[in-house]
Amino acid sequence: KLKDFPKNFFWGASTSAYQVEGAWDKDGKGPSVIDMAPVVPGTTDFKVTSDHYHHYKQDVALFAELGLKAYRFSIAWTRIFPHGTGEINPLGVAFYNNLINELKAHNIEPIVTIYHFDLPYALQQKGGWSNRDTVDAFAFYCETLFELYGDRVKYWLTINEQNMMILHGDAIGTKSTVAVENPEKDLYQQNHHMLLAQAKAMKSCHEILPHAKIGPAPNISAIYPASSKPEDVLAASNCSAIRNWLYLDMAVYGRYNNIAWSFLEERNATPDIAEGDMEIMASAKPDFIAFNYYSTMTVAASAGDASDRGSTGDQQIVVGEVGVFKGASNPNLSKNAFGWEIDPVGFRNTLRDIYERYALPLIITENGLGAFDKVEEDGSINDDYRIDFLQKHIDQIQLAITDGVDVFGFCPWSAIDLVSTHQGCSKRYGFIHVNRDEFDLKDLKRSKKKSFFWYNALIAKNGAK
Ligand code: BGP
Repeated sequence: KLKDFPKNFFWGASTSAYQVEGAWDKDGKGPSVIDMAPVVPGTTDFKVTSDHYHHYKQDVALFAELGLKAYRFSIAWTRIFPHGTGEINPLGVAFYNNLINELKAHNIEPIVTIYHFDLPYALQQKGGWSNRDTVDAFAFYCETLFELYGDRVKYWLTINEQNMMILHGDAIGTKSTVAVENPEKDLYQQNHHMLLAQAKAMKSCHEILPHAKIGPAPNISAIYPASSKPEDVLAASNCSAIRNWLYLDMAVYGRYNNIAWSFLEERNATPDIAEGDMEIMASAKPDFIAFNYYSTMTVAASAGDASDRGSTGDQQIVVGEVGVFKGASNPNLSKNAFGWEIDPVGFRNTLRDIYERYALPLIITENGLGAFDKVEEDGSINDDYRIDFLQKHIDQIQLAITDGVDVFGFCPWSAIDLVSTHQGCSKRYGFIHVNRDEFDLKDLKRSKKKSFFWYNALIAKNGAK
């Protein structure tokens, strides 16, 4: 028999600052690495996006109408500290005060991502995460947020998809541009600094706000072997260590995953660890694990020659590590319009894997379907494909809950249409449509998609059918 969703389950939705706010240089905001990264040809930039900065009241009213119990958004570091550290920007502080107050007034729980890809450009110019000073800048930024908003914000997420920034920084636009001798070692030095920064954030959150809860927010997915060949199973286990557990083992247990560490040793890419770092990491503990889930990954053993990296042959980013694993297509799964494999059962697998490993409460902070939505002549948007995708994933959460997994929230991507990380704004995810094209801003008018009414009804019944 299926278990019900818990009472007070956080039926939510997600966005991130740079993808939804626009107003990229307004009211004292400083530039981030995303603002300075080259725009992918054929796609819009992040200057205006959905202009949520100027529409936030209207948007929150729509979120309330949608029935959201929680809203997961990120704070743009460069609105608070335009140069990453130093002078605080009162207008940026005021924007998030207003947004948080508006959410509270509508009984929507704010869930705040502290850092979602948009590192201050001023810090990048000084070496970004390769420079240890960025750890202190981040720690100070976090303390500032806890002091500013901690009276109203109880749920905090440290860093969005750190693992994707490390593994796919070029596609996201976060890759460091600093020239270094050993790029792989430098990459894992950046990773080490981010892990340390995260540990400091968790510690100071608990000190400053004893009743608040904080956790990491990586992108996690179950990894399948392409066949039952033992070598492929081993490749999947290696991939999981490098892509998933490296990040969560450190966040939860404060230690480097052995398999991932030996992979780094092989490549001469282990980070330098300063005295005291491991003590800080070991003494910091998350209260929950948040994770983003879109798809699973399938991998095979890689022979070890440089050309043997594998590929799914389409837009889904699956790259291998030479000699360790290579990406493979999963013939059992269908794909969305952008080539991403759709795997609801894999969602249950992933929830179970994470919970078995860490035994902490889980919240899903992203899951959704990117699609080309069509506006009908009468203005309606019949996104049945999105409803189907989300319903199937929600069914799997319920099965995982029935398995005994402790899940306390689901925040699909995205609350409202916004600009994709690297595929423009024609790739849409929202329950709320925003009237604009890739290069024509039109009137940015908001309208409700069919999925809006569906999600509203589902929330009203607490997920029961
Ligand atoms: C995640 C990011 C989000 C979001 C989402 C969808 O990796 O955290 O910021 O963009 O993916 O991806 P995309 O925009 O590439 O379709």
